[in-house]
Amino acid sequence: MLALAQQVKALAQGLGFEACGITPAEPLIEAYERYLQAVFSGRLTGLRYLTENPTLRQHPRTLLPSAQSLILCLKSYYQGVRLHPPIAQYAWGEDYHRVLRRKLDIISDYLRRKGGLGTEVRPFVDTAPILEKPYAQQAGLGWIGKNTLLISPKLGSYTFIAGLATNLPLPPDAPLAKDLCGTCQRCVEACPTGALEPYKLDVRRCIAYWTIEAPALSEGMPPTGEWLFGCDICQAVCPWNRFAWPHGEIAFTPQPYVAWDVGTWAAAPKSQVRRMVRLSALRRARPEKLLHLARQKHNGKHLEERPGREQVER
Ligand code: B12
Ligand code: SF4
Ligand code: SF4
Repeated sequence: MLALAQQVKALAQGLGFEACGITPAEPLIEAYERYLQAVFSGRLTGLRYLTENPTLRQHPRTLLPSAQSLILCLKSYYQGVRLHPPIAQYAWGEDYHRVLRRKLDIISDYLRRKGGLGTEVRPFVDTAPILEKPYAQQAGLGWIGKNTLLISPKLGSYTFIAGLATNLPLPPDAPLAKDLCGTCQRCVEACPTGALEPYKLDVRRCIAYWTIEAPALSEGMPPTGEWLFGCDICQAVCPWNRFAWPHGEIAFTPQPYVAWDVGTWAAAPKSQVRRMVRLSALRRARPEKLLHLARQKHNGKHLEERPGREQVER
């Protein structure tokens, strides 16, 4: 199995993943407890897929009952600039779910071919009931920072996590045991809405939640500054992103809307926006919501602050 693990890592690298590690498909007791605390404290209010049936995330075997190993990969989406609103850079290119799924399917086929009869593999990106960051940390890919994201000492945090569960007993990598945040608190201090305390994020105050996930712009929404979709501030200020690796992925080439300012968005016809966002991660927000927010901002609402610029440029 050692040789197969090495081959899979080499294949992942060849497919453009910058890092790949393996961890047993076992429950992570501490991470699961922290997740339950987040649910019961109300910090995840509004994310029904996380709050309604937490036991789904207790064991990776929810995803694949025969799972023995999890293979976790990181793909950089760093575009070479740390902050460029109004669209967070993870959504500049083709929808990452599609891009990463294509790569994972190639790895799945390879594992089935090499693993022998009875090999089972289940790929996942983002949407499966897996606590991806803690498993990536266990697989040695990084630590979970005070901004709650997985930070790779080599790549920074502008990375996606993608993975595969398999019934093959692959040799695990050593977890990264260190927390390299040290005394730094820049992300917590820079968050313009106070959504962060160290290692905890309250989605009720998070711009990314409101602009990506919330079904509508409603009461309780904090000022979203210059952002129309997502927010990069707690990553842009992170010193570990000073040396982030540009992604080198053709599918993540910025789409034309990345150059649009809020005024351009506000004036765009809905049919054009619908067409444009169809294959991008922006698809998660309804065009009506995007346009509504853009028009509000263009008319001067929700622009109370220009969050983060000063801290980033310092
Ligand atoms: C729900 C969700 C969101 C929500 C809530 C985010 C959150 N922090 O919980 C919202 C909409 C706000 C969001 C925003 C973003 N998201 Co999101 N999101 C998810 C999703 C689907 C689930 C996360 C989850 O389970 N949250 C519940 C909380 C309780 O769990 P947790 O944050 O993982 O916390 C665990 C650890 O932090 C650990 N822990 C907690 N405290 C401590 C303390 C110590 C000392 C230690 C060691 C560990 C530890 O235990 C916790 C419980 O397991 C994941 C995909 C997935 N399936 O995992 C993507 C994911 C986390 N998102 C991602 C991205 C890219 C983003 C954005 C950057 C997008 C953007 N630019 O706007 C922002 C970042 C905002 C931020 N600072 O987190 C990536 C992150 C990749 C990475 N390198 O970490 C993921 C992994 C998707 C992917 N497959 O790539 N997201
Ligand atoms: S994504 Fe933006 S609003 Fe959310 S925690 Fe990070 S800095 Fe704060
Ligand atoms: S800004 Fe500082 S505290 Fe926040 S995640 Fe980065 S290193 Fe950790």
